[in-house]
Amino acid sequence: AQRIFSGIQPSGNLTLGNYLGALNRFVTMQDSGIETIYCMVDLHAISVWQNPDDLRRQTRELAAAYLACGLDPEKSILFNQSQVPAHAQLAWLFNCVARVGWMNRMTQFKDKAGKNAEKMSLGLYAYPALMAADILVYKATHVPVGEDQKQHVELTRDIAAKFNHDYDVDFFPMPEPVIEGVATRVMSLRDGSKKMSKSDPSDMSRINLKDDADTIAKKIRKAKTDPEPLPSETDGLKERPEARNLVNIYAALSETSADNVLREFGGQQFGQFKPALADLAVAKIGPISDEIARLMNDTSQIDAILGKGADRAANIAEPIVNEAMEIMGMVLSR
Ligand code: AQP
Repeated sequence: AQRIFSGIQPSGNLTLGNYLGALNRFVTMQDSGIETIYCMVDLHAISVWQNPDDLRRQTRELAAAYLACGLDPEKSILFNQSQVPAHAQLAWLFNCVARVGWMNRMTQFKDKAGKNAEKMSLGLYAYPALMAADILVYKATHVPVGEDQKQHVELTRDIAAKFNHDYDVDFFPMPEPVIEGVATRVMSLRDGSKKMSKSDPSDMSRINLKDDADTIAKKIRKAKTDPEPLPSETDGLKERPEARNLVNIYAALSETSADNVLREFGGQQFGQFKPALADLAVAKIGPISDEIARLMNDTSQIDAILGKGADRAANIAEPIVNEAMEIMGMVLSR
């Protein structure tokens, strides 16, 4: 059977990148006829220190963002990771299956750790094994993610294959990353070679789902560009990462292709294109940010949704982790 799983870290400001690369696509998939399971991965978030009060708020805010983007908690299972202990259980089993050499090849750890790898938490280093557990504890087959997570889904496949091989079983499926659309890698507004990220020190580098209309317009007005007018074909964007990024954002927000955007704006200067992009972004993001604020007025409703989601998720995950433990030789006598 097919099953879709994905997660987002409750680590702060959700960005336009998270919206276009993840949230918006998750919502589309809930009507695909395949079961959808979406998670707030708080255990991942604590791989770098989080202020506990902030983490609580951010987890509820992320739940509110899922709902504000149109996620229906009846259609999809929506929950936070720490309320389903099977994730952490399977992660330990996978720590014993995955190899240190595999982790050493993970580019996200290298990017996040920089020169400080020795000072990072062990959890940040082992992050991909927990992510593999998140996916495989549901035997998920499809994982919608942004381009940046492709390597981790590939590692998940390696872990599944090694488990199946080491214990001579055909237990875990080989999940596929689903990376599609024009916005699988939304770039920073200040540097077209860096992805837009909620942890970038510059707030001007990203559009946050919580930004008001004026802030969104200002960030787009100040976004880095080049002096040339927009080309009339996507070929002309090849060596122009900042221009390409803004065109792709416009295309994704208006649910069309970059070619179509250039058909409309080709030949125009950024002075004309940027206000149109700002209007579009405000029209799409504004209602979401209002709805997040409205939902945050009653967090007990959010907590109830998460509790129910956790029960549904645990019902699927527990038998799978128990079977994995039995395969590995653990005695489960109750
Ligand atoms: N810039 C992006 N473009 C497209 N997709 C993106 N995603 C993140 N940034 C972009 C996708 O959002 C999902 C959730 O990401 P996450 O919060 O779990 O972790 P991340 O990928 O590390 O996201 P950030 O924003 O960069 O957070 P920090 O700064 O905390 O590391 C994933 O599907 C991701 O691909």
